[in-house]
Amino acid sequence: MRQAPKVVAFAGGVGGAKLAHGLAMLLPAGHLTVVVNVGDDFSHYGLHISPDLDTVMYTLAGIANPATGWGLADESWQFLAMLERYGEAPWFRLGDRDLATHILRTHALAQGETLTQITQRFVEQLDISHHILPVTDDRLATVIETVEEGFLNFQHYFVKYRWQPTVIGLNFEGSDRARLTEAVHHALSEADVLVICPSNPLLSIAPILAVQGARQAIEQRRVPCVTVSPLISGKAVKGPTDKLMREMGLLPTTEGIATYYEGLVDVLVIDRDDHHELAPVQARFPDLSIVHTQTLMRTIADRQTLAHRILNYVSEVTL
Ligand code: FO1
Repeated sequence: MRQAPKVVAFAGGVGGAKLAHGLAMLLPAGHLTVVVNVGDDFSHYGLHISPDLDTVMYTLAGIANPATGWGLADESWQFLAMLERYGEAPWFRLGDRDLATHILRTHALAQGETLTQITQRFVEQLDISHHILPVTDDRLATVIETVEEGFLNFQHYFVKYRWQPTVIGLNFEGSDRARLTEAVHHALSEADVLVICPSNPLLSIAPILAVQGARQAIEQRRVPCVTVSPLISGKAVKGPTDKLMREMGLLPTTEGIATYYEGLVDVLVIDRDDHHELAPVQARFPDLSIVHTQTLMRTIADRQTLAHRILNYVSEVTL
């Protein structure tokens, strides 16, 4: 049996974490590296919170809250209840067990550890047999410019205002100086396949691509790069993807996704329901391979099936 491929997956948010989980279940230990967005990170009650790193970590450890995708399963909310007793109105729900992650991360960073180092410690303690890496250890913050509320940090836009404000601009503050970590460079140098997970292209993948060296690394790839569309029949599976694409002047269609990732991907995986969208995409992007399969991941088995479809397709293509 041929040596299993080494895969580098780019992810942020719940959708990305699901495909990363599918890949993690299929690949031998150490063959998957998930490079995670940190633009959603923010300071809350003095705690450094890294939601996308935590969502990927908890999901690969099998302890994520299955209903929301973020936070931990079997959670309790005594901390929030006491905040309310003190008159707080907590809009960002921090569970009692989840708090351990934020407190330990904040303490480690204050002691001079990097985000990469504390994440590595968590991954080992959670018995995750793959690599989970922040895309950068430098400062990077997604700031959303909206009509109704002006400039919002990511969590205010996404959670407090439930992504309803009209978006007129996206800024990834710090991206002009933020560098890929050594660990990410090393993973890319060893990769046989790159996967851009079905995360929100504008909110989760764009901040990763904005880090110095990231886009170039994918553009100059010598291995196939596969992406899975986050849209099905023009709608986001979860979250603001289609609304945001329209607000930012992009078509929320397969063609819109292919256009956004032009030059970065060799294979675009779309849902069977979007079969009718093939012709215009193939006309405009003749070098792009299109694979259609079920992309909706409702169950753990769906995650594995989609991951298997991707790895099989690539192994046939690169024979
Ligand atoms: N998303 C919400 O919609 N509401 C919340 O109260 C919330 C709390 C939360 C706590 C920890 C954490 O790691 C993630 C949390 N998220 C919450 C998700 C978070 O907003 C992520 O940024 C999104 O999943 C998009 O990446």
